[in-house]
Amino acid sequence: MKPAQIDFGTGAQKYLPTDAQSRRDLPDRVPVYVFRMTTDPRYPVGKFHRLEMYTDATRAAAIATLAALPVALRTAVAGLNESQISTPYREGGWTVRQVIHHLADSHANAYIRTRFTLTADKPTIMPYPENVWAELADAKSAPIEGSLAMLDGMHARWVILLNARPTADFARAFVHPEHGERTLDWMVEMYGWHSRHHTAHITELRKAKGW
Ligand code: NI
Repeated sequence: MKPAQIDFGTGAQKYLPTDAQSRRDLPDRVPVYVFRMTTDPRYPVGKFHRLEMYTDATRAAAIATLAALPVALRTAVAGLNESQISTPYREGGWTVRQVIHHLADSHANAYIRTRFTLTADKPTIMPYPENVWAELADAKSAPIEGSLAMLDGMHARWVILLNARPTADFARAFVHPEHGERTLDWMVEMYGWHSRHHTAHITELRKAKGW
């Protein structure tokens, strides 16, 4: 089944209903998308909601979102000057630069965790302190192109890898030392949301500033 069209980076989130009643009303394996906006600047596409079940359609949509991120992010920052890139996306929040470097750091971890999950038996992954990493010298001041290029390369390979795996592999698990066991399906869904989440920080900032 083809994934539903992705409305990416506009501040709108399309997602499968997660509450039991609305899911019971769904025909089997037919994605029904609901339009949702929030006014909390921290969560422009809403908070991450874990799906109660994964289907070929939800998986394909999440992988398509990962495939779309590099171009969506380059589009989101196109034409911004250095002063705009150094502007926090909200009061007290990360700058656009930190958001982009955070995406590279975060998705580098996810890319590596995917490889361990596919090649080891329930590997325990290493968490990283994202707020501390966002304050490291390069995350604070390096040109964004380095991280945009990392995301180009990592996402291209990540998507080729995910598309090459049989459905059963998405039930493979890894262990987060604090949060417990998670599946590859969860990870793909989570980082699809994470892609939209941070891209929307930038597109919403541009809307608010009229940039
Ligand atoms: Ni994040």
